[in-house]
Amino acid sequence: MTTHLSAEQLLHAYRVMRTIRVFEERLHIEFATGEIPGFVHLYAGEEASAAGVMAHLRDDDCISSNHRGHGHCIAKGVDVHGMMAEIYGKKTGVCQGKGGSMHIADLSKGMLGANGIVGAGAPLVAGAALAAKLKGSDAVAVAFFGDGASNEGAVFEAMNLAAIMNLPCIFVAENNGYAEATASNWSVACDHIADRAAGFGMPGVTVDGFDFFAVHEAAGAAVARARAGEGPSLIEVKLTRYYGHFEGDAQTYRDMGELKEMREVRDCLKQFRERTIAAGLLDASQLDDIDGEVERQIEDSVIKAKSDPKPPAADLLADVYVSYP
Ligand SMILES: Cc1ncc(C[n+]2csc(CCOP(=O)(O)OP(=O)(O)O)c2C)c(N)n1
Ligand SMILES: [Mg+2]
Repeated sequence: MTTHLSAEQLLHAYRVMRTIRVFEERLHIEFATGEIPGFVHLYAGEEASAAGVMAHLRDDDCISSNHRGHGHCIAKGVDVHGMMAEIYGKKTGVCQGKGGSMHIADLSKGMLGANGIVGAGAPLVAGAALAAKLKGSDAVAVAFFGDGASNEGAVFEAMNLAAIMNLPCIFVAENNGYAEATASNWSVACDHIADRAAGFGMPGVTVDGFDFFAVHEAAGAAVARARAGEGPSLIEVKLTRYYGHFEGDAQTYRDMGELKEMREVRDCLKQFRERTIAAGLLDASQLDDIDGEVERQIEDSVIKAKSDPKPPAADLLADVYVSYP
């Protein structure tokens, strides 16, 4: 395997993917205790998508996410303890505990927000891209959404607007095969979500979302194109989610044998590890060190989030659009 990425960049990508994996696996355990309010949708299995795209982005590049947003937040650089505290509904959370899992946002990192409304992030990103263009900056904006969202009118409208206004947008359709229990090979009318790009006159590619390097390469081309003022692109990333649609989903609609094969053979972290070591790019000990550091970081963030204070009642009317007297 050859890559133009430096050892430092490779280690960063691995740390991002490992952090997402451990964060999500820990939440899977903690959610079952009943201490976490609201819903949680885990991103485990999809890490190479967030890491591969975000490797090309700066803090002034904006992203929008969906209900399965933890991985996008971590890869965009949102503070891990602030996220954990947010999910636990604590005052120390990145949104002071008022957003929870589905509304994590950090504008200082260009993270416009996770979003509980399927497809609603794409128009936000068209707006952010228009703002960047009007300011004369070379910043780009990226919308992450699922196969289910790819059937939503709001996504088509955002893609059309991005195309006619030649906006620096990248639309990343994370096709994990299902929208809740509905299979994408039933609900998506064309063979590949990427084929829809042609209808908007923009390039579209389908990539293997288990392969960090494939995502990284496709995202690099799309981001360079957008920064150069050449307009929007669509990337379909084919991957799978390791857990249910939400925590508590029994997944009776899924072939669990297929999932086992994906985890054991195609897993993005395993592949990354095996390929970088075999190519002599990284040592196993460097990756092991990251594994240990990440385990400790997530353990600390859970302990701290649990003991952090809840927002006081006096905070209830702060940070809302309208404070009724
Ligand atoms: C506009 C809207 N319609 C329906 C829902 C209910 N809903 C929440 S998640 C989801 C499935 C989304 O599937 P997909 O876009 O493929 O994302 P994934 O969960 O697979 O990551 C649905 C239908 C919603 N939240 N918003
Ligand atoms: Mg899906």
